[in-house]
This record gives sequence, structure tokens and C-alpha cells, in this order.
Amino acid sequence: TWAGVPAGPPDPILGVTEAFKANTSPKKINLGVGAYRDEAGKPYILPSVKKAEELLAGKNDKEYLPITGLSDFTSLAAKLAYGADSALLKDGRIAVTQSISGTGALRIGGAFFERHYPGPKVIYLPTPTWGNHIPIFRDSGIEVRRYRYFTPGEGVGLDWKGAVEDLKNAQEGAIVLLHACAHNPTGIDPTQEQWKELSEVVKSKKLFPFFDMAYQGFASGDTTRDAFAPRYFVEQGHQIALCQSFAKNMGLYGERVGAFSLTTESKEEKARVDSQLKIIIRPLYSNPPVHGARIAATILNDPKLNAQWESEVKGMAERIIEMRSVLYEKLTNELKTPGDWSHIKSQIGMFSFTGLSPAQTKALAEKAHIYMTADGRISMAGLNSHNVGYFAESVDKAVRG
Ligand code: PLP
Ligand code: TYF
Repeated sequence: TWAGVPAGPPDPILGVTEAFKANTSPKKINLGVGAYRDEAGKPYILPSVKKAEELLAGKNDKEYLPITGLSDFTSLAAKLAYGADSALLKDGRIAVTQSISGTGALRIGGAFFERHYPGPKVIYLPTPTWGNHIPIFRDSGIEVRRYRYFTPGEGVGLDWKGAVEDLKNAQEGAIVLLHACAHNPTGIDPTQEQWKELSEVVKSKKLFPFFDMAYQGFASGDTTRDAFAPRYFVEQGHQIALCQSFAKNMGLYGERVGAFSLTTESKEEKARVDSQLKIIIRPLYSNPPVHGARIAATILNDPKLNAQWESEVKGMAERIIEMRSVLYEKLTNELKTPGDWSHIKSQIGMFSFTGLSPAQTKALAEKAHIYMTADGRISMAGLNSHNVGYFAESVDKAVRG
């Protein structure tokens, strides 16, 4: 039956972990997948998450959740994203559903736009973007187009002129995907001034802003500051779509905790949108998993636990920032590695887009047992005080050829 099924390529990011696992060297380092590691290189369960699990232990049955998930969780997730003082939230104008983490949120969003968006079913994604964005929207039946975002080579940075130009030339009324903060893979975000200009461009072309916020808190260490862009767009009168993930900021990766929301014109419109979200979700997976949503809701609902969580997010962000500065110092001042490495310090979030070439990344894997994605992206969280020296020396060798 399946004789005609061709073998497909592995996921460009998760495939790196496979290669890493197969390597038996004690020196090996996995900088592929964006998953936080502590100073000992180990996965990190946030103490606030442990505490929430203790509070929950034995207290709940395993009944199904409603189709759109745990309502305590979805309202608290919306509050975290839009702000406690959000007028839309107070007016009951935000339609929100729990989702299977950020990926599921994007996919529900794709399906909703494919079915109900009155404008062109075309989405503009930044180049580069998180690899999964492309198949998510393509599989949803939305045409994928691109806008420039990044300038490679010397002076690596945001291609602001290119981005604005491409969006000004975009098809009127199309959808535009915006990484709310900590752009993956480049680690480069627009400034607040640039977000303001972007809001004007989006308005002038009647584009629909579709935010992917997978790293709230991870960019600056402050969840409010990291939510600047979607909140500003809402303030400016845009209707937005928003995907949230609690994989990174609560370390709930495998629990699959996320939310998808749409702002609406009225309570009545929200109710209609809610009903259609349910119609999309029911034949996909019926209802979402319960445990992770309970953890997130417990944390967000308890002021003390919430404050503890915020400080733990900050702690993760700060450890990454510290690693950026150590790596920069080693390459620039200790090893005098050829090239300008200042972008390692200026980039934000989980990743650094190193500028290493595919040949150099290949050499690092083969000669130094160091794994990263082929585009030269490294997960900064995979570095710690024990391995950063070895990493810097290996990069130095790879660069010098
Ligand atoms: N969007 C971006 C930009 C990401 O980097 C990720 C990965 O964490 C996701 C969405 C969704 O991830 P998850 O489905 O694990 O929440
Ligand atoms: O970019 C990353 O590494 C994270 C994790 O299919 C991830 O976003 C990677 C690939 C994937 C799902 C999550």
C-alpha cells in the first residue's frame, strides 16, 4: 500500500537532536533545539512549576476539558498577553482558546483564517523565520509569501528598509506574521519606534497582524515589556491574532500549553468567533490536555507564585545574557577570532544567529561534536560556564579553517 510513499527529510531543528544523541563523545554540545538548560546543562523544571504541581497533586479528576480548554487558564493567559488593564479584556471582546502549545495555536489560527478571513488568504512571513511557520500555514491552505527581515554578512542585523519596503508592496488586505519578541532564529527585534512605524505600514496596507509570541519574558526578562508590540497594535486600533506558548517561559515544553486569541469588535462578535473556533477544534483533537493548563493557571492566578515565576523567567533570560557576554569576550578579546562578534551580545532571546557558514557548522559537528542548525543558529541556553570555553575555541578553529 505504501510502496509509493517517499522518505521525507528530518525536521531541520529536531533532526539536530537525533545527530547529537548518536554522538558518543563526552565533549558533545547540543545547541540545536531551543530548549532551556541550566548551568549544569540539564533541563530545568521551574521551582514555581514544581510548587504548582505540589498544590495540584491529587486534587483533580481526569475528566475532559471543554473544547476551548480550561477557562481559568485561557482568561489568565489573555491577561498575561494583553495586560491586566486591557480594555478589550474588560469588555469581553477577546476570543481565546487553549491550544496544543504555540504550534497548535498557529495551526488553529491558520485553519480559522482559511475558513473565515474575508481578505486574501495570503500570509507574509519574515525571511528567515521559524522553519515550522511555512508548513503550518501551507497545510492550513494559506498561501505563503515572504518579506525581508535580516541582512546577513558584515553588520548582521535587521533589514528594516527591506521589511518596510516589502510590506508596503504587499498585497492589500493580506495577513502578516510578526514575531512578538525574541525573533527566532535571528534574535533581532524591531525597536519600539520601529514597531510604531510598522503599525502605520500595516494600517496603510490594511494588512492583518498575526502575532506569534512564543517567548514572552524570554527577551527582556520582563513579561510586560516583551508584550509591547501586540499591546501597542491593539491600542492603535488593529484587530490582531495572537499565538501564545508556555513552552519556554514556564519550561512546560512537553505539556503542550498554549493559547490562540482573536480580538473582536463586540461581545456578540466574540461569541460567534468562539463558536467557530470550537467547530474547527472539535474534529482536530476534540479538547486539549489538562495537566499543563492547570499548572499555568495555578501560577498565573496566585500573586505570590506569579511573582516567583516572573523572577524565574528573568533568571533564565539573565543566564542567557551572561553567556552572550562571556562568549563575546572569549571570541573578541581572548582568542581574537577574525570577524565582528558584537551581534552575539546585541541579539536577544533564546538564540544567536552566529553568521557561521554551513561548512563551518558542519566542521563543528564533525570535528568538535558541537551541533547547531545549518543556518548557524545556536541556542544560547545550551552554553554554560563549563562548555563555553570549549565552544569558543572550536568556533575559533572553524573560522580560521
Ligand atoms: N513559534 C516560534 C517562533 C517558536 O520558536 C516556537 C518554538 O518554540 C513555537 C512557535 C512553538 O513551539 P511550541 O509548539 O513548542 O510551543
Ligand atoms: O526553534 C526551536 O528550536 C524551538 C523548538 O518542530 C522547536 O522553537 C523546534 C522545532 C520544532 C518544534 C519546536
